[in-house]
Amino acid sequence: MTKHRKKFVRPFLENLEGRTVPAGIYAVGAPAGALPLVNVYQTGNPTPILTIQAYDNNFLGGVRVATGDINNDGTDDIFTIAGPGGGPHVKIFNGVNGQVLHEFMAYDPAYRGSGFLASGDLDNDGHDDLVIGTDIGGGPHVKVINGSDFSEDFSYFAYNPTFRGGVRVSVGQVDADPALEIITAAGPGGAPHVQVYDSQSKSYEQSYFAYDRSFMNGIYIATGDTDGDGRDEIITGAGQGGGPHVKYHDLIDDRDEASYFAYAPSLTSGVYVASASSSFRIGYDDVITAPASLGSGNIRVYDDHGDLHEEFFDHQDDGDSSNDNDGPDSDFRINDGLRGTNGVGGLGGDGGHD
Ligand SMILES: [Ca+2]
Ligand SMILES: [Ca+2]
Ligand SMILES: [Ca+2]
Ligand SMILES: [Ca+2]
Repeated sequence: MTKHRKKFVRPFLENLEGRTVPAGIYAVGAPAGALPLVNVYQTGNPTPILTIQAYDNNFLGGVRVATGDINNDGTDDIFTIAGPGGGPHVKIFNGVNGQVLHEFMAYDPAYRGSGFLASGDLDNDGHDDLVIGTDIGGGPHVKVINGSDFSEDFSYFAYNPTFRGGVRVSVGQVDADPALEIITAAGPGGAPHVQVYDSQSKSYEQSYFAYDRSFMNGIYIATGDTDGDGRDEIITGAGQGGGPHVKYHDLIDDRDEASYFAYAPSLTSGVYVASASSSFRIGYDDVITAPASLGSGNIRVYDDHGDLHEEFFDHQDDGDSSNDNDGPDSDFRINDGLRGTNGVGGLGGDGGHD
């Protein structure tokens, strides 16, 4: 549906010295070992517009993120889930002021494996809804939380219920029918099999292999309209063990529109992907990447051709002493969030639609 594409992040427009192009927002979560902070950025601006402390000071498991306008006020809000070790603690922060709007346990509190988040208005009521997937150790259980009342709308197993590699999630408009799709990819141990699930019919529509079928290390996933034709591409990044290979896939044409290495080919930590409205072209989403590794908060922003447009280091304090400003943390992480509006979470963006 096109409706979700028409919501721009108005509040930020006014802050931007007369620019008329709506910048998208995305969030970057702390890596394991760092204070549990989330930095929120706009495309085209390497200075965070908001920083949130998502969990207690003593939780150093990292933060996974996504963004979406859950309270329907025109500004993307920030979704977080505690990193591995923290329990499935989901929090929703108001994107205007960072205040907590809601929090809950997404799965059995005894589950410590964290998860992945995405957002989009699946029932078309104006409130972006939250989609949650598990990380390593959890079954591939996808849950949809209604943005208007925080109730669970539905859930399903994206892969064999006995699979324990987790499921990465995204939300987008990737085909010709008006309903939004939930797009999933398996974590480590699963093939690079992308599944497209229709949020209205509650059934699988299509699937494809994003990389060679023998690549079993998991892939990261996002959704965004990189070529500005009104339909989202499925954006993937290879997991640990592969090169930092990013692809944009058009589902209807069944072809890759871009395929490139987001970092040096020797980087094998995996690459998180997210998307957010471009800061320089109306109607296009850019792709945000971050190494899924300790040691680098090297954020990069790419266009539809895979050309680099922006690069900076996300500062995440390393927790060695509070706010010591000692530079980019040694271990930063982005959510691979998924978007609803785009999220980079560890990198979560508003892939479109804020
Ligand atoms: Ca909001
Ligand atoms: Ca909704
Ligand atoms: Ca659709
Ligand atoms: Ca497109």
